[in-house]
Amino acid sequence: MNKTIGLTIAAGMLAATLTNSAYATDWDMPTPYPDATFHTANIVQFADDIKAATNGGLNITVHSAGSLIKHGEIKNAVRGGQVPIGEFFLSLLTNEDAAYGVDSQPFIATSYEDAKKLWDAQKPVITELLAKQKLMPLYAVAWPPQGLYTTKEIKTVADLKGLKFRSYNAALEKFASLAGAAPTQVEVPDIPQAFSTGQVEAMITSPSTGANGKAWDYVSYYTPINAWVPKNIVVVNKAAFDALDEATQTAVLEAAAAAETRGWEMSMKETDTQTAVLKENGMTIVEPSAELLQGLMDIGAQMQAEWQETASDEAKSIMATFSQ
Ligand code: PCA
Repeated sequence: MNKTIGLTIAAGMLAATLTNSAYATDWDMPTPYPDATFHTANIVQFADDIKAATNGGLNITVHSAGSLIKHGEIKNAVRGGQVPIGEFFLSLLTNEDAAYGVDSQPFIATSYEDAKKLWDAQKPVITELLAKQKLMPLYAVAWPPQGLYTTKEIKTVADLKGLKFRSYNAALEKFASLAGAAPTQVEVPDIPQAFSTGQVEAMITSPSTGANGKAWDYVSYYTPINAWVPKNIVVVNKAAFDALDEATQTAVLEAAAAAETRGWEMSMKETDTQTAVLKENGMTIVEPSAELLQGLMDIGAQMQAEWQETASDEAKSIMATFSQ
């Protein structure tokens, strides 16, 4: 290479490096689920996309599995500016407003198509609610439909009676209690230990979480009751977002839109591939009996009736839009 051109290129590269590092922003991003989780893989891709689009100007370090901040505290950590961005299970915020929890109400939206329709109805409402806390949603992705993991075959709701049941939110806790089971909250990274120590003996979750946690080591039956399709959401602190220059803000929003599309596609694929993994590892996949489904749907109807009495107008407006 011609020496002058070589030096010019080197100087140019140095200038570019200096420019980027002078303005480079580093963000820590806490997430609740382990690295093998498709949501986490999707977030890592989201971070890579932003890094590439901003030429290293915004670097997001993903701290998975609740390693930086515990799941239940991620939302408030982003709100308080302790971290600029984070992921959590959206329906955990039901205690603030039922609008956040519509996706975890049993038998309201049980297919991806309905889950997407519900998100379309929910998004504007929760965007407004989150704005009051100076938070901005970037994207949300559904988990595969939720199914039942047990040691013996479950033919009716009565078979669930007394089972020590792993739960992850208030709606599931209620559902399990109404089915006569004994729910306990356990975060995903702690599931294997909860089963091995006998703290729990059954759970409702996706084929993804079941397969990621090697459910076959603890239970033998998977019954895809597909009772609801809950979501994770990624939110950003509004002040942290506003502090980015315009090009970087655009890069974040574009990467978020791509992550939402990609995440739902990953989720749909996981439903089949991870159910197959459960089977390959010796689990018996049992289609739910009509009697079991009817019993669970009765519980869902009871929960929905109670929900109608206590839910906020915002929450009800989501259900109204969804049912149109
Ligand atoms: N996995 C997460 C949330 C829903 C799911 O499929 C869990 O089990 O906590």
